[in-house]
Amino acid sequence: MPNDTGVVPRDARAEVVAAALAGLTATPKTLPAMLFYDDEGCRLFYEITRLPEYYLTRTETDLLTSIAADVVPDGFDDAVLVEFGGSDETKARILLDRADTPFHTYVSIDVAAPALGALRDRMVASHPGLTVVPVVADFMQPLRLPPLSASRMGFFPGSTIGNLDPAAATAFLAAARMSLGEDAWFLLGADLRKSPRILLPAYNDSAGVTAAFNLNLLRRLNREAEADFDLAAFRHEAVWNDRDSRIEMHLVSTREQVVRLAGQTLRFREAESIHTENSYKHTEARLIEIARKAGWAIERVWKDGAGLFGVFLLRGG
Ligand code: AVI
Repeated sequence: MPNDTGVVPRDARAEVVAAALAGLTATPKTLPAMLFYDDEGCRLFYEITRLPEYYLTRTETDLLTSIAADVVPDGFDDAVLVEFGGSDETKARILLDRADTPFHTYVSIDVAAPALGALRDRMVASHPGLTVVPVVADFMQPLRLPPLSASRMGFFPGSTIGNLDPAAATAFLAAARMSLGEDAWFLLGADLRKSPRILLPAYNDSAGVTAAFNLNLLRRLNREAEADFDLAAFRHEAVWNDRDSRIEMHLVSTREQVVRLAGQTLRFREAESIHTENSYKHTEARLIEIARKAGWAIERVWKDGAGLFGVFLLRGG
């Protein structure tokens, strides 16, 4: 992760090099989607969320706004909201801004310490009465959270669950249940399976922002992994994999070529792809099955009028 000076620390670079080499020497070639999110990647992702084709963010925001009063269970007060991967608090604000919000504490968990520090400053400024607790950690692992009051609600919006394969999604939800402790609740936002006619433009927009987001991965490797990718020799591709119910993003080599990365030689055939991201689009039933497998009970599910997106209220035992 870049720090405040924009300089990437040596050990963070070593992690980027190791992750890139592992993926690019595998068959087929892959790169982990977590590498998208350097400063420029975060900026481009924010732009994606504003695109007309990328219905996810506005649909979830509208849905959360319309159900904000209903997501709080009866008798749920003196409560803590725990956001997993929350260096952007926009959606949490929908729950925290209500006049009758039960939440007096907001815990935000993310690996990016600078982003969490900035979030804390923003939240303290706008919500003087709220206790804001940033936790720098990998939320995919069970965590030891600071002592929390009786009512706890985990929050995982944005359909980030879709970037995990079903086994990893189950493992994440099970780890979150352990971290939150007994009798916790969990609010999950997830994009739903639908026609590729709607899905494909969302991942291949007409302004080319998603293409720039995907190609930025190679720019990052040129900067942080001593690579010499020619960005003009790769093109963005988004495909619908119906069998696995997911959008896949790829970077496709437009010619046979050789790339150097951290002293290693990588060979690409013409049309060979680097698989950079999966975005699973499960049905409501499949998401319920995943949550149940992770030990959660399903309390309630809300969908927008067109059935594009779902918000799932889960209850731990
Ligand atoms: C962060 N995540 C939920 C986004 C998604 O829709 O899978 C990432 C993204 N990739 C391309 N566009 C957006």
